Amino acid sequence: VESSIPEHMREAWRKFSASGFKTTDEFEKEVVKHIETTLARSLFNCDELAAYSGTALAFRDRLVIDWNKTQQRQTFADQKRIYYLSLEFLMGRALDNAMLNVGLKNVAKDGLADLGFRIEDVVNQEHDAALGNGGLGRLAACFLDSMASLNYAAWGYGLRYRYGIFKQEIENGYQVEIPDYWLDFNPWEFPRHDVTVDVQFYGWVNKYTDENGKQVTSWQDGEVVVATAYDVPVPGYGTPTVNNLRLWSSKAASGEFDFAKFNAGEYESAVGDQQRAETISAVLYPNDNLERGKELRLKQQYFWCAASLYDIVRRFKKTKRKWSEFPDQVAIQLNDTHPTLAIVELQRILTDLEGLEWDVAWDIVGRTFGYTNHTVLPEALEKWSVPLIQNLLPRHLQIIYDINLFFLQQVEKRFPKDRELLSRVSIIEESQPKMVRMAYLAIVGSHKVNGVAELHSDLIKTTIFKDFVRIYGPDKFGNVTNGITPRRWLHQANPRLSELIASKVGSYEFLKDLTLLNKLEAFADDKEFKKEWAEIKYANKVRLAQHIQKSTGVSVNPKALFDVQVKRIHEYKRQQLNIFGLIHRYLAIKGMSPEERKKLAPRVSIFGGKAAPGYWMAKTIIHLVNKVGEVVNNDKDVGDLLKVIFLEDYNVSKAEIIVPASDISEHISTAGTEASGTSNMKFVLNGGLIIGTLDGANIEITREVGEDNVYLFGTLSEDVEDLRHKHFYSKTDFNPELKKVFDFIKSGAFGDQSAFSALINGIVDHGDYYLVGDDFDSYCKTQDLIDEDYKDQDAWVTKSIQVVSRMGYFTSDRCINEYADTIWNIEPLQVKEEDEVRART
Ligand code: GL7
Repeated sequence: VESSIPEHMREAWRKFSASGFKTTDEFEKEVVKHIETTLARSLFNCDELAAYSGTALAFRDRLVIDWNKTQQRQTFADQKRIYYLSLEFLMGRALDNAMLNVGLKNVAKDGLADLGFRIEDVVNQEHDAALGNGGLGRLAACFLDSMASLNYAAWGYGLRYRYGIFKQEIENGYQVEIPDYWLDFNPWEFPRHDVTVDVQFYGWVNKYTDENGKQVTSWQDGEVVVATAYDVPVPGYGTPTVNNLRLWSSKAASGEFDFAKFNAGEYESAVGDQQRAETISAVLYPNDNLERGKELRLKQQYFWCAASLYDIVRRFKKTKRKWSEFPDQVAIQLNDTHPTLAIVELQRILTDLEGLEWDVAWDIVGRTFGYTNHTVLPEALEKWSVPLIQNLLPRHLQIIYDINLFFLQQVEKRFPKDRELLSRVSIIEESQPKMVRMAYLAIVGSHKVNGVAELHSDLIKTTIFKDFVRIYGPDKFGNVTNGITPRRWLHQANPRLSELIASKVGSYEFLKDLTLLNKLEAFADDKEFKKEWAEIKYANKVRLAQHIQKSTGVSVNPKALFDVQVKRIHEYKRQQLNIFGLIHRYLAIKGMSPEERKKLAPRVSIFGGKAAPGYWMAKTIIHLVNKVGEVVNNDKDVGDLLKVIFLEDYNVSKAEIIVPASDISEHISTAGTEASGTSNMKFVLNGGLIIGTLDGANIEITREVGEDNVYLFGTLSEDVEDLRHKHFYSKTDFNPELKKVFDFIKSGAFGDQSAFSALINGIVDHGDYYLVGDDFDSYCKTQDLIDEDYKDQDAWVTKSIQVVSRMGYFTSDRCINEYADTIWNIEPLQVKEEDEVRART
């Protein structure tokens, strides 16, 4: 507060306070100013990248004004805030989103045209902010958009990785990883060199009695790394609220490097310290649904949790409230178990540093945190080895042991002598070495635990967290089905469809209240409307076809059925089922007469997605898809009837082109494995139908849009275990059609067959864990049904309109309101009406 200008001297500030452009002229003036001064370029030296930079800087200025006001408003309001802790924020591009959210895209379009540029080309210059792997990171980004759009006072906290998810190239059919250095020019971040936190590692714990006879616990002599804040504005749609995403970057405590060491001639070691510290925030771990227990990852987690908690506590302390009010001011949501150390860190701050009694502190901790589980896959559940934590965070390990002790005492009291139960729910797994079960720690330290779709939330209650439901009762465990932001995934990605919808439902209000889409239902049989609807889908397919041509050299017919599966490559997501189905289809086409071929619906099958660099089986699947594509796409017998495309480097900005162009998309995970899925929602919201298993949010999508409008197939989740068991003693009834596919691969049809033997053996000889053989038949039959249905375009378009009209439930705005009501206990912050009403494009 000492840094604020005294009231009687504020006149000049008010007079010159920035207000932001509104008209095309004002916008152009800003762009030219930035290009000429900030970038030191001129009209003789201005390419599309410079035009992007100038435009981004102009919009950034515009956002900053609202951002500052929002932060002031939230500080003065002095209400509870949400803190969303996520190791991943898969934000994608920011400029288009900023233009739409502040309602000035048309202004920018006209202005850029005046200056000699097409807005699409300018927008396409931006590098994706790809600080995430897949669904979990993208969900965090959708949540930030919704929290801002709904005027919640919310901060995201994450890490500022120097390298985001790698860029994928395909060479000779193999995935090659290229580092993603994305920070070269990033106008969307503000370094806050004055906002730093010292984070400690290693050292030892000293317990002693001080001169006043007080017990003191101090963690000392550790190595210190500095966290510096980088802030990213998050604009809401149709509101002046601009929230903050704070990303931490690591640096050595001694600054540039240790001059003492340097002067002593230890140049290498001085630079080494610096590099070791910077390594902490250097790279995003590229695994999706897999944890590998690497020490650097644990360092990342603590670094980020400690810096964020220090920041949150510092902000709370400014309010001069009592500690007991902390949970009334602060709600911290843990995006998976990655930030679980925040629970331990808050307990440490409250007890060791602030001197609160253990029980008083622990009550505050529990009321502060909520934990969201995003997977039941055992290989993704985090466990950290006790020796690792002992070395890196000795005080935290003691606190974890104490938390566990008090927890188990409580369990023992309620369930006396149930030793089995005690060992099952212990936060410490008694293995060699001992392991800390992070999910259990997260449950014990939170007041609410939620899954991300109904089936998933039921599964966690009946399987992995069953004992905890017994201990705490069912009310601690809930469900918040995932959602997506319609701003990016409809309005931005599919502007023509958004405009057509607005023309029918009356306004763009549906982007803030997605249930208004139900007004479209009335037009599902309207001839004129259907024609426009179909035209837009076709135009989106033409655009994707152009992208495919440019990136793969294959030309595809936009009139064909576009069948899309884009997501991380994973055995549980079953891209192998899809490609085996396509080989089956190819064999069928080869066996047909020319007359029979004429009756077939032409199809383009599009794959996209990255494999974790160490995930060999996933890479084998990519290889097979590419090899099948080489053969099929060059076979004259096949022509347009089938094309198999692998699009390299699937990311958020490519999804914005792919999603609006699909007729059918595939969400075909083994039932019970995909917690929710969110791309399923994106495709349907853009008028694509889906083929899917009864898994994750597919089930709720089906309930909303109607069973007749979804192509469901495959084993039910309750039957999965039995089938897996059965595979071990009877292989005799193995699917003969799938066997033909395997024989064809083994014949060398797609090159050296040994490259694919592990993939086939896993199914034939090693138990077929993901039930590919069991579901193959119903999958193929369902695809045949799709072929038939697609021939009746009129009925197809009606379905397409119907499903969109019933997607209101899947907006992330609904999720955020549910989190706010059932977990955070927080209300939005009112914004003045005149600020609320803004011109919207
Ligand atoms: C995931 C789930 O796999 C996915 O089904 C879900 O939609 C997403 C968001 O809740 O979370 N869990 C997970 O570990 N990753 C996911 O994408 C990486």
